[in-house]
Amino acid sequence: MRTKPVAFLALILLLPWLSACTESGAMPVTMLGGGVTAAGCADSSCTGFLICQNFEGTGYDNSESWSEYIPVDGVLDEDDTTTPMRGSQQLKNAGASSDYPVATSPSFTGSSTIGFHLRYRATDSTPASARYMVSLHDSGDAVVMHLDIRTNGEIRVYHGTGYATTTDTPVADGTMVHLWGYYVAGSGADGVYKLYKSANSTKPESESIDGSNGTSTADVEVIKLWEYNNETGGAYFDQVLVSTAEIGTVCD
Ligand SMILES: [Ca+2]
Ligand SMILES: [Ca+2]
Repeated sequence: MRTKPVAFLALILLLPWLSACTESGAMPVTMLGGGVTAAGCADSSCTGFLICQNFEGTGYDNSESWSEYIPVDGVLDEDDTTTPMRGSQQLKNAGASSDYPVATSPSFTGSSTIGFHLRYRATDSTPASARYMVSLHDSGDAVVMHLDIRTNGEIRVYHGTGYATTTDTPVADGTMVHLWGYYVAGSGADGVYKLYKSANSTKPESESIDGSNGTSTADVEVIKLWEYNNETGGAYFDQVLVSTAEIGTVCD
């Protein structure tokens, strides 16, 4: 006798969630994520993601074993609380001198198509020379795709030796940007790569980069988060999501 009221109550409770998180527009996949509960979006699930890292709590979250490499004297702090971009903590990656710290995800099942999302902020987004931001690697640790931040704050995406550079609003100093990347392995010089940029969690309709001349042919098994030579601050990462499909609008 009590089944109907309970079901009705559940529907009422779910409606705001559906409203807040349902994707609009023509995005290929709605992926919500994940790992912490945030205002306006009650999703706390990482289900369906190869990597779902929000850096909450001590160390890395979601039971993921990331590794950290600091060649000389930089800083990698997965418990950083400097104006966190989502939740209470984020990853701080700060090189010093000519240092290039890198955080490496656990290996995941290789895929010839990979979508990823992350929040990114750099104290100095116009480095003296272009530097790695994010890279995707194959089973042999070879780079198959990577993002550079250029000296003018624009982003260049490499797919093997094929590449394209954004021409829209550059990344601004100390300002968070959401980045969505997409990789499809090619068979020669036909690999597909895309980049979307937004100041908020809503994935834009149009790509900042839409390339189809990539030369990488391998499956992706690892994502790495880099810092460029930045003695005055560092780069920050949060809400790192990796999927076998293109990722759409994410939770705030
Ligand atoms: Ca976080
Ligand atoms: Ca943490």
